[in-house]
Amino acid sequence: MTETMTGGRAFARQLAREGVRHVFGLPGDQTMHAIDGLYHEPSIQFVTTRHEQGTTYLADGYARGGGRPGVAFVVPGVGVYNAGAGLATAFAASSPVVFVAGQINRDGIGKGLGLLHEIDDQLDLVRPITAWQRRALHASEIPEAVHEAFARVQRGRRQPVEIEMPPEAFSEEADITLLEPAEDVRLPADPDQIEAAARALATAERPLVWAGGGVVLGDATAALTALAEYLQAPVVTTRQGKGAIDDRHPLAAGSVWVNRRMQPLLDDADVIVAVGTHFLGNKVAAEKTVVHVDVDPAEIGRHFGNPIAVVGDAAPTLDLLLEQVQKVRPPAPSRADTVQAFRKQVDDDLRAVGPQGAMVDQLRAAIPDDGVLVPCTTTIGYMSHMLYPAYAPRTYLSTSYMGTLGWGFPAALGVKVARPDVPVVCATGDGGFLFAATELATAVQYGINTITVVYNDNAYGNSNRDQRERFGGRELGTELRNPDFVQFAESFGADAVRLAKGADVGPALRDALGNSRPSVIELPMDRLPSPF
Ligand SMILES: Cc1ncc(C[n+]2csc(CCOP(=O)(O)OP(=O)(O)O)c2C)c(N)n1
Ligand SMILES: [Mg+2]
Repeated sequence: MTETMTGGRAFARQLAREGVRHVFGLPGDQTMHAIDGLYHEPSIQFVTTRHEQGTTYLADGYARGGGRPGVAFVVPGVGVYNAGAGLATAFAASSPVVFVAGQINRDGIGKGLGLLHEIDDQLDLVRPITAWQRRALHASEIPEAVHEAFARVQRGRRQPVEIEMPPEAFSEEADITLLEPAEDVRLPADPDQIEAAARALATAERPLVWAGGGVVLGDATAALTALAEYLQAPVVTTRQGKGAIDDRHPLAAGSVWVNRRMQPLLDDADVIVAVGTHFLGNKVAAEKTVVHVDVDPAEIGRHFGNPIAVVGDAAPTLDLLLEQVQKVRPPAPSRADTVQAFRKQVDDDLRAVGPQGAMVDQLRAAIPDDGVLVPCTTTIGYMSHMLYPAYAPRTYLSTSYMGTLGWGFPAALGVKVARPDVPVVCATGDGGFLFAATELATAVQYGINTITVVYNDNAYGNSNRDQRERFGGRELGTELRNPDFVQFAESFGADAVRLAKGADVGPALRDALGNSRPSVIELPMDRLPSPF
């Protein structure tokens, strides 16, 4: 049915049709008619952040934590730049973020007139960190632009997309037809590819499964676990893949990333089944037989020369692969004891690195089984990537290869908006927390009750350690003078507590689970040794 409405209304109504319940945004001149359109859409909550970095960080956490696309909405130019680090992180992590940007006046685009927030060409700004971009110049184009954005983040590899509209597109009226919502599409690989993969596994004696973020994002945990069980293959996960198998499963061998301790297990495998991964970090010998399952064909062969390529969504593809494998071989005898003995040795070795092993154990002991941990780019985060056991998909998030310092706290807020029912904990450093700690205001304003543990060594500790270990102790630019984190957090209306140096974070974290406000727990600590 065609109706007359403004582009701003069409924008809001099409978002609602696509199932959007939250928009993370920051308003400004060119987007006010769209904000007004959202005002009349009570099914969508507009969550205002305190800097545009928050819009994309929250949208990313929301998307990956909750499994539904996240929407970030900013003013053009400077707003887009401010949101850039979050968008880049979402791109690296294949996070389904729909990024909506304003534009300068329609007739001024590309003319260098010096209009408010003008940066020419904005599409070039976002091109390296989005999978698709579209400029809609007229109100009548808005539903289709919104719809295509949602279609693209719900099929294939779900990297962020961008749509941008000039103010006139939002303010003018047009005869507009809204569209039916895009569907979530997951397609299996071609049967020939699946058969080739099954043949490679038919005679494998020591197969290994390497699970990346694609397993988590593709909701393929059950399919992956079933395949691993039939093959009795140990499963290693990447940072992004944590939760792809319950880490309490007897075949869960731990996390690879850059964990050299895992190398013997990788070397021992005769066939590796890599699923939804960049396949980075640890070494894989060139002569190894590798089956690489990925929804994005461009990812296959990038880091490992000549794998057996299987292009498809993880869940339906792994289901079919298991069916084929069952035709060509019997179930394998148990390898659980070997895997568990190996894992224990790796974990013991990690715990021997320094105090951070016990600190990660304390987090796990205090976070409920279904709770989510969002570690920032900190010393404690590096250890948790390797040691923290994740029990379920979407209960552990990372920045993937972007390594974005400052992402942790705002991303955790996004997770909590998507899943208000589960505890969400951010483990951050003093350095990383202050990147976006002003979003405490957002947390308090909207009742986004996350728990943030600030591991405070008064330093950009990772970089400081570099200077002590590799640059003869010449420390420059890595020491930090911090605010009083307790007073700081309390001034926003959050609960806050400072622990004694070396204290177990567990009791304070358990206390905070009962809080009805966002909580900040500061743990003063000495600088930590390298976990690598
Ligand atoms: C956006 C960004 N800037 C800089 C870095 C480099 N970097 C990695 S870790 C780190 C220090 C982090 O300090 P803090 O959050 O206090 O954690 P700590 O290392 O002290 O545990 C820095 C500067 C980065 N990863 N990302
Ligand atoms: Mg620090």
